[in-house]
Amino acid sequence: MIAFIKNLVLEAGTLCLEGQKKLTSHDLEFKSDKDIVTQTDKKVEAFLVKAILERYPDHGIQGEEYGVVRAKSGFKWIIDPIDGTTSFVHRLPFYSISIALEKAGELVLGVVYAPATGQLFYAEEGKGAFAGSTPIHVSDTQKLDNAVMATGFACLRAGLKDNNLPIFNEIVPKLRDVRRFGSAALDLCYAAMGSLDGFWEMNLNIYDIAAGTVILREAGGVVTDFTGGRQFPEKGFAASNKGLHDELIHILTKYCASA
Ligand code: 2AM
Ligand code: CA
Repeated sequence: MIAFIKNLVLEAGTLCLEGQKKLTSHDLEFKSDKDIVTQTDKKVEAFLVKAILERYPDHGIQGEEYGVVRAKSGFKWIIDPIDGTTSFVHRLPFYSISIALEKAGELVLGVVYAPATGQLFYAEEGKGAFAGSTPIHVSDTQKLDNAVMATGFACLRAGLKDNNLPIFNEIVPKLRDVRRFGSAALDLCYAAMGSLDGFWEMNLNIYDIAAGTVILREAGGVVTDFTGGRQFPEKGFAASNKGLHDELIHILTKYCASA
């Protein structure tokens, strides 16, 4: 199963790279004032859905662009054909194809591929996390002073009044530094390989974080909502190594009402 999905994302990656070369303003559609989708997002999702349903006809699918195909079994694939569409459109390398599998309501498999950098991340429940064929682990950073974290502003693109800016103002001075790549799936993989120490964001959707969540957990990390609970991404999304998580949640928990 994992080998099938790994091959599939590599093929989908070629579609992304080809689509990006030919990208013109005619390929863009606006889902809202700032939320863009391209023909490539749609083409990649259609390609992935067709291939997965051919192989697993009784499985369900939840994709960002075309919505839900109902499951006739307990399996559901959660797909973001391009996570980081803004980076894709602006020809920055930080976008990814993200595919997760949910079995009886639990996330059990995740694959994230960044075609522009060639990085392929994957994990299956209980089997560890990998970048290429190399096992990956979260960092052992214990203090926010020494931590580099990522965040994002989906909340601003969605036009929310309660947003990440007050949180950003509070956390950034406590960290060594912050990065903003624009793909939640990749942020989670960078945390899984220990390049980042953590990541938080609000107003994400399940397809942004499902695959990265499996990969981060298998790399030894922890994923919660802003209160340390399981209601993510609806009540905020916080991910880090286990040593930093309490300190991160201590800050985020008071912003939970706005998450
Ligand atoms: P996307 O590129 O698939 O839309 C970056 O901040 C993260 O937020 C990315 O995972 C991005 O996914 C997601 N995102 C960006 N704008 C959004 C919006 N308006 N609503 C929800 N999620 C958004
Ligand atoms: Ca997307």
